[in-house]
Amino acid sequence: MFGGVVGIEIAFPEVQRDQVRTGLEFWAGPSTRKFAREFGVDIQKVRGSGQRGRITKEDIQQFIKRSMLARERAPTRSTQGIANFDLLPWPKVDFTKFGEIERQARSRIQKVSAANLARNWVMIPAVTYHDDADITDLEEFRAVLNKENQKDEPKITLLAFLIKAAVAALKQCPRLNSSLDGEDLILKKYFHIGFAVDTPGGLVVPVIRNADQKGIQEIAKETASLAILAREGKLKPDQMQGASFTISSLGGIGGTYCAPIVNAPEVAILAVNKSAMKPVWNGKQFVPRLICPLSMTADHRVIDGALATHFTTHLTQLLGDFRKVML
Ligand code: CAO
Repeated sequence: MFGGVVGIEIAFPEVQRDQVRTGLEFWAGPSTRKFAREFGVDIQKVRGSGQRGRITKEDIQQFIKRSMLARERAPTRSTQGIANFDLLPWPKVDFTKFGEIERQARSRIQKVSAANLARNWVMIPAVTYHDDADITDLEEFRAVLNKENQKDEPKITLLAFLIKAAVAALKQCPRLNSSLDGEDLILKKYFHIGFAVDTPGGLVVPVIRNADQKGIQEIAKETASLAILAREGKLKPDQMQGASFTISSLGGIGGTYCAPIVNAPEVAILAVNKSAMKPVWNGKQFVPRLICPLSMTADHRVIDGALATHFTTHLTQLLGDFRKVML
């Protein structure tokens, strides 16, 4: 029954442990006060049912029960202001009945991103489009660049090329670099690209500002230093703000395709999974090519299927022949 104690504490953060008044109107014995303190209950809010208004342990238990019920019935943060979905309550299961468990507290970042993801999932009619980019030549070029690189220079990553190619594709398809504002669309003339970083504390998204004005080397350097700051939990708020498009690069981990959730108020997000050598028909024969899977999720209120497919097609062409980024 008291599995939701944390919830009670959140409901009454103002509880001050030693502030219990002991006049007749709030009279409670020491063990009852201790009981209230243990569950984070502000005893001044409890109505006593005992003699001359004395507060009993049962009063505290009833108070906790009522508070928990009120919290369950109240609209959650993810549905407030969106719609009354009239959903079933979240299933409450005593997992210990089925086996050994371990309860873990979620990090602040995990809780914040969960709330944002839930809102974006519910509010955005999202469609994911998949495509394959032939990055054989690009990876050969990157290998040459890294070989020529000075030892103290940061590695030129595929992510830097992805950011640069995404900017070029966004310039071709400006609606993907926009945000909804009421009935209007805000088309952004800047290209600030967020990239997801997996950190021990959870997912964070630092931003490369004005990526259109930066070279590959500069972007590689900046993503590397922002990723380090992210993993050390040292990113400043302004280093995570203002993105107009986001890239989630999962290729270093694996996967074939995925369906990323749009990072509102942006309207599109690109996920990139692990490239692999595949046989590709060149009109005469099958040739081995390095194929990189792309998944782009778009807000269908802003981007229809034709535009989304133009974007992914253009992006795969750019990654297939990176010289086209300069056009
Ligand atoms: N295909 C094949 N290999 C790839 C690849 C791809 N698409 N992308 C990267 N790699 C390889 C790289 O070549 C590198 O190998 P080498 O060390 O042999 O060169 C290795 O994977 C690691 O890559 P990297 O150090 O260049 O890092 P990255 O640019 O791939 O990624 C970062 C940087 C910060 C994006 C990444 O570390 C990260 O955190 N990714 C997770 C993002 C995430 O969690 N997204 C989910 C969001 S929604 O829940």
